[in-house]
Amino acid sequence: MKRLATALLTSFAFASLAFGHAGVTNFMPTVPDPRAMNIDGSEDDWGWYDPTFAILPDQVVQHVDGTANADDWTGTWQWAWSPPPDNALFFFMRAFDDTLRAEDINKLSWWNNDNLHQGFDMDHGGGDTTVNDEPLQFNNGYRTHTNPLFAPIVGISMGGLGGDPAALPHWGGNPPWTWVSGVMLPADADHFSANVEFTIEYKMHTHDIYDPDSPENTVAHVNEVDQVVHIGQSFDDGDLGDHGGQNGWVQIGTENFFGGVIHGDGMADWQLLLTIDSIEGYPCGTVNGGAGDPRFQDQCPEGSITSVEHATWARIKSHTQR
Ligand SMILES: [Ca+2]
Ligand SMILES: [Ca+2]
Ligand SMILES: [Ca+2]
Ligand SMILES: [Ca+2]
Repeated sequence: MKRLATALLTSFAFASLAFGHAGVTNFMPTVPDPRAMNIDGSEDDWGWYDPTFAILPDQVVQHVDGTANADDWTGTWQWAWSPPPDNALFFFMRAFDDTLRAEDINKLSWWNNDNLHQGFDMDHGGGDTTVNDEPLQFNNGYRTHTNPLFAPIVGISMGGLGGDPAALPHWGGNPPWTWVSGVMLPADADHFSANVEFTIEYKMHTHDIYDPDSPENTVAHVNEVDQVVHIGQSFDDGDLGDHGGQNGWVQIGTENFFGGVIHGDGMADWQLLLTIDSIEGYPCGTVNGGAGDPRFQDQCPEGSITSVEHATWARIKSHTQR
């Protein structure tokens, strides 16, 4: 297992120069072949990824004062994309945290747990996304919460108004729309375990307008070469005080903690770069990651994966059916 420590960098000069600037721009490369990717929490399948695309530990700071503290939290984020008909975002992170806060598997409680907090305004239209009180904000975008201990079991939380997870387990955060996995070290880590290292890996089919009730009235997002999308992210590190006050770890230059995650205009720009020769005949399917975007199945070329084993989804179903 590659340890995070090998990736730790020590230069913080860039932080003082760049912190406070709005409008961070990042780039994501094209997944060369989604069929070679395995949503299993290991980065063994990311060997092709050029680390200059990644957000590395020396670019991650605390949202309040822009300082880094690798003894408290540090990590790397990396993103890639696939064109239609696979039409997905691929995400991998590896992180270190001095205290794991994972009190309750119920998605409604994840705001008070360690969670990866991400906002998506895929059509780059801007505006408020879900704060918790206005369904129409879904016309602008949506946010997700990913708990490193629980999400591999019950999927990703689709945010405040993402629906009652008991009645409808956040369809957008579960297969066949999102496939998530992770590795936790030590393997028996639990609520308040010290000095944990973990990974989160997912594949997600995204939306321009997300309807929490069903895919029916949801507007698909269609990835295109050179397109610019809005994605905001923070790791909400719930270590502080009796109630786990939220300490957000963000990319240097993120406008501010909440603006950068739940308001489209404060999210980072991400441009989808063509880093393979051609997207013609691009295949569908990923190991443990589904058979491509369900909305484009009729366009999947021959030889693509059409069915996969997915133990994770079996676990989700057994959990939600209790
Ligand atoms: Ca993997
Ligand atoms: Ca911490
Ligand atoms: Ca939008
Ligand atoms: Ca923590």
